[in-house]
Amino acid sequence: MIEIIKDDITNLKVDAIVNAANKSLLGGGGVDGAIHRKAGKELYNYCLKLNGCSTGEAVITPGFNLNAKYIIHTVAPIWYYNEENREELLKKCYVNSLELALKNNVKTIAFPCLGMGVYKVPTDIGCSIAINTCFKYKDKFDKIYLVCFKDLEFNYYKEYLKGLID
Ligand code: AR6
Repeated sequence: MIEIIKDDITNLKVDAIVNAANKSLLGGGGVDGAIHRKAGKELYNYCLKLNGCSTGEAVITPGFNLNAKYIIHTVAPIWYYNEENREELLKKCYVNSLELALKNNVKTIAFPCLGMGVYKVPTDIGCSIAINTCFKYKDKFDKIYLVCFKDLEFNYYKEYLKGLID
């Protein structure tokens, strides 16, 4: 089941939250910064040992001080650098995160709007890729939350979800 919510993803009590990370996995701004701040220094130290993550791939860490048990870190395409295969790469972020979640018995998972901030994925494209990809996995999880920070994303998601159900 998919649910669209407006919230700060760092507050959610779910099995796993997904982080819109960069390739270093060592933190940054946006949702990544918020997750690192709240999870604590142990997350940074753990990530130091992981040797980064490629665009479209996903890695899992404990949630440390978060309410979530795990953090799944994935790296969205930078929209104006990855012009050739950017839509495919963004889809891979969702697929690889969901597959990694399944391997770790995750039943509830929450995604931020991957790439739709600093990496400049257009909101309409980002939301349609997110929802179409998550829709294929909806029966494998108790809940997939698509978490919005802005009304713009929230409204796009609601519209796309309605289109899928109608
Ligand atoms: N909870 C939920 N969503 C949030 C939160 C939050 N606490 N904070 C921001 N968002 P971005 P990207 C939304 O820029 O585009 C970082 O510096 C935000 O409104 O966080 O994938 C990384 O280190 C937007 O809709 O991620 C990378 O360098 C969405 O999260 C780079 O930014 C994603 O925006 C990744 O850029």
